[in-house]
Amino acid sequence: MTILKILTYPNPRLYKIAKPVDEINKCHQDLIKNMTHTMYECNGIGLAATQVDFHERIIVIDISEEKNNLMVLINPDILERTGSQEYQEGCLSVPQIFEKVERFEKIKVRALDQYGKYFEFEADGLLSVCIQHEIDHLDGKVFVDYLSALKRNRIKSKLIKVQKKKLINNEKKT
Ligand code: GNR
Ligand code: NI
Repeated sequence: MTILKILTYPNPRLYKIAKPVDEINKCHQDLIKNMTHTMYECNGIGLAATQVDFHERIIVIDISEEKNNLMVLINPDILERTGSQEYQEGCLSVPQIFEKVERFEKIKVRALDQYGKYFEFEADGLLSVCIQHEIDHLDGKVFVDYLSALKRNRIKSKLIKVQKKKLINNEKKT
C-alpha cells in the first residue's frame, strides 16, 4: 500500500472536473485501496480522487471514531437535498484552515460501490457535510470557494508561503 501525495490549494489541478468511471478495473481497485490508506494515515474523514490527482469520480469516506466504517462512492449523485446546516470544515488539501460553510442538512445519495453495484441512502449531519464536500472536489471545487474573496485570498497567500518554505527546506536537505 502507498500513501498518496495530496495536492494542496491553490494547485490548479484541484480545479479539474472528474470524469465518471465507466468500468471499475484493477487500477481503480488499487486506487481505492491506496486512497483509503491515505485517508486513514492523514486522519481525514473523506478523500476524493481529485485530491490525489486522479480525475475520475471516486470518493472514500469514514466518519466513524473507530475507523471501521468505510464507504466507497463511485459516480455519486445527490438525488434530493433539503434544509441547511453550518459546519466548521477542514480539508486535507487546505491544511490547518478551518472555516464555517453552509451546506444542505439532509441529502439522498445514489452511487456505485467498489463492486459496481448501485446503492441509495439518506445522510444528514456530518456524513451529509462530508459527502457534499467530497462531491465538490470531483466538480473542481474546494470549500474555500464558498468564503469571501478577502478570506480566500488570505488563505491562498498563507498556503503559498508555507509551500515555498517547505521547498526551500527540502533544497537545504539535499
Ligand atoms: O478530514 C476532513 N474533515 C472534514 C471536516 C469537516 C468537513 C469536511 C471534512 S472532509 C476532510 C477531508 C478532506 O479534505 N476531504 O476532501
Ligand atoms: Ni477536502
